[in-house]
Amino acid sequence: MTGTTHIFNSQSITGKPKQQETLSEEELDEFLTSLPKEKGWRTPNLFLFQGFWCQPKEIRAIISIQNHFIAQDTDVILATIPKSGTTWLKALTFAIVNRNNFNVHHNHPLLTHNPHELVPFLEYKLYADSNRLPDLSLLPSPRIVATHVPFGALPDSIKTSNCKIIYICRNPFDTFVSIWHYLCKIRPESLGPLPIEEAFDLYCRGVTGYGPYWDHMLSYWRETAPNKVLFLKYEEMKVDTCNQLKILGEFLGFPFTEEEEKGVIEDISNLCSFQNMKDLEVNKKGKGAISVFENRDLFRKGEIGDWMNYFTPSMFERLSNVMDEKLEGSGITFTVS
Ligand code: PAP
Repeated sequence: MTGTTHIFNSQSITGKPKQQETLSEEELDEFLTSLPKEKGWRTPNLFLFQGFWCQPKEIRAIISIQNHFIAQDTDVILATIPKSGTTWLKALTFAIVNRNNFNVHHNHPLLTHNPHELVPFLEYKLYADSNRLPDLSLLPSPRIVATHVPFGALPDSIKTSNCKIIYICRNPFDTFVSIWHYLCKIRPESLGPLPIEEAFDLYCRGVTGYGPYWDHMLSYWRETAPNKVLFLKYEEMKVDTCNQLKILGEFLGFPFTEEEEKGVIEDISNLCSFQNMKDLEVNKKGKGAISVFENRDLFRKGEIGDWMNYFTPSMFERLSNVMDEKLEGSGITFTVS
């Protein structure tokens, strides 16, 4: 089988003009005046919308998603907070689901495409155009899409259908360092620098894209419908990729056979490994997989424990206390080194 029919062409997603406009510029501006706001990380402000912090354009896209996206039982939704392992999870899920269509050494789309091109975000790609709705019939089946919104803000049909949600959680220390680095890179010069102390204060107060992070993770952790949410951890994926891939394949309904366990899992693990992806031409030189940004900025260090190079003892104490307080009794734990 040739691979081409299985690749989602992100250039051709625009479908029919919206019958019902979500929010015009003026309506959005007026709506924003009713929301609490704080200093933004890469836009002047973040707004508290439906209980989480986000940027104006995201709010408009999320409203559109909530109004228009109809989930199918076969859909796979990848849910993450930014910088917790989205790119990796997209690559792994795509590779598992499509493993019989491509060869990891020759024609695999992940060798020439950034994972964000193959698994589109609902809010940054599919519903980002405020004038048009996407033509979702162009998505290969099963449809794999991603979102950063917390569980409560997902469209109802995702919650009520039999579609599957995969959530990846990363320790909040490394996630903070990763967000700070990335946003310093893409922050417009006109906003001036964002010192780490200031960013950290925002983060500890929950003011970060789609945060507070603790609310975000709890929203997926507490979803109890059977077989609805698979809750993965970045650190477990790092130390035991092959076993985690087995769990992922099983949950997706694409379990590995005994035969495949001998080599295919390792092939996928290697294909999607940090170093392999970072070294690919598309990820060294390409841009635009997410908005207008350089693909290479999505691959920084990919380690557990890099926070130790940035945190002072008082930063460690403050964030530990916040997490202890907010996650108390939940059962969520993290590996931090
Ligand atoms: P996004 O939310 O903007 O899509 P996301 O992919 O969630 O970003 O997070 C990027 C982090 O994942 C980076 O972490 P770092 O800043 O601590 O280095 C990036 O290096 C890491 N990452 C990207 N790809 C992989 C991979 N294949 N394996 C492990 N980590 C990865």
